[in-house]
Amino acid sequence: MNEILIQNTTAFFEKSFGTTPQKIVLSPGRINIIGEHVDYNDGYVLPAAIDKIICFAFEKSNSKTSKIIAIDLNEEFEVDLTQEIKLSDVVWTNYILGVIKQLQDNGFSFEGFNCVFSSNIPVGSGLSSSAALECGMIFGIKELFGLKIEKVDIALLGQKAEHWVGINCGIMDQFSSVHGLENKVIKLDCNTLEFEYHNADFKDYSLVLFDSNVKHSLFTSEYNNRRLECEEGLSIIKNHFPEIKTFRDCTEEQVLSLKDKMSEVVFKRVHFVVKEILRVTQACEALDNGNIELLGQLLFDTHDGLSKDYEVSCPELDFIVEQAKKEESVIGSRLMGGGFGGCAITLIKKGHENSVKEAFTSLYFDTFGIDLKIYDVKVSHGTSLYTKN
Ligand code: GAF
Repeated sequence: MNEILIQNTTAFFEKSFGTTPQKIVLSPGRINIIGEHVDYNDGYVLPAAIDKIICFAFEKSNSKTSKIIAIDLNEEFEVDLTQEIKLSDVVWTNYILGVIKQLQDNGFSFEGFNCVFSSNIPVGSGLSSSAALECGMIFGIKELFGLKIEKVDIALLGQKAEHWVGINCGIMDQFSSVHGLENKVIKLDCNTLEFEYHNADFKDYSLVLFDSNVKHSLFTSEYNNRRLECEEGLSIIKNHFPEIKTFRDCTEEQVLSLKDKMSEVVFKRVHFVVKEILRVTQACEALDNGNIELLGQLLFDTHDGLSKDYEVSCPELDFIVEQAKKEESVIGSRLMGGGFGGCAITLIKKGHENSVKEAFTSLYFDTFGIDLKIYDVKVSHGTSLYTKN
């Protein structure tokens, strides 16, 4: 599937610029097994890069101007690198402008380039197409102009670009897009950025993504609000327990003891965060021990917390997870990513995938009148150069 995407992107580049691209870059989306909304709260996360990618074709333009073509949108724009970079009204261009701005502001020197890109990462599905775009652009510019940028700095620059666009995201998406490895999940400590790989072996179960095919407009404002609410909660916790520096140092008992010291909303947010950070460690152990049933239960627990305490779910995702709880062959399911729509990551007993998919598709359509989308994804490698075999 990705071979066709690469061929089409290359052919489009050749048609547009009359030259062969100098670099082809592949940059993946990600899944997250568990650890949601804890990356910006100094927690642990367990993401993995997937085989859904953005393919970029690049060449130097030998001028100060860069031209970027988004094949799938049938749109293009030019940017003069000698002018101050400002936000534009065209949303997708801002991720690229943001990357250029971050590279320039951090002292990286590069000239103009031509770029064509195309993607098979569904947009708005919680699979981090924006992180793939940011990291792929940075990687391509680095390769084209021989810049020395470490993997972790690609992720950090990508994250800053996203902040510039207006989402105060954590580091998980960019980090996993860059550091992904085939068949490995990444246990990332979002406080120190230390990480370790664990086998993505789900034994008798398959990972399936059910895409609710909705994206509620609350996403950006509510995402940024959650971050502020957690900051407020942490400062109250620190006032009462000065030894606590981050949420990971805090026990559930300590949070419970402060229930009447914070608003009900802030209490719910921090209660979720402290429990979710613990669940990631438990989930990682369960995965290592092959206890996939326990992992599945933890996914259900995370969804409950995301829905009731963190309040980032929506009726469509709650419905999918409720159906999952009723199905004997499904052992876990939860909304994945920022929420307010997008996918539910779900563990289904091997051999039962098709019947569950069929049942969910028709129930979902009957309830919401919306087509459920379904993705089978493979855990795959991070942002890289493509070289033909
Ligand atoms: C989005 C953000 F970009 C991530 O940083 C992370 O916070 C996630 O939502 C929720 O876990 O994907």
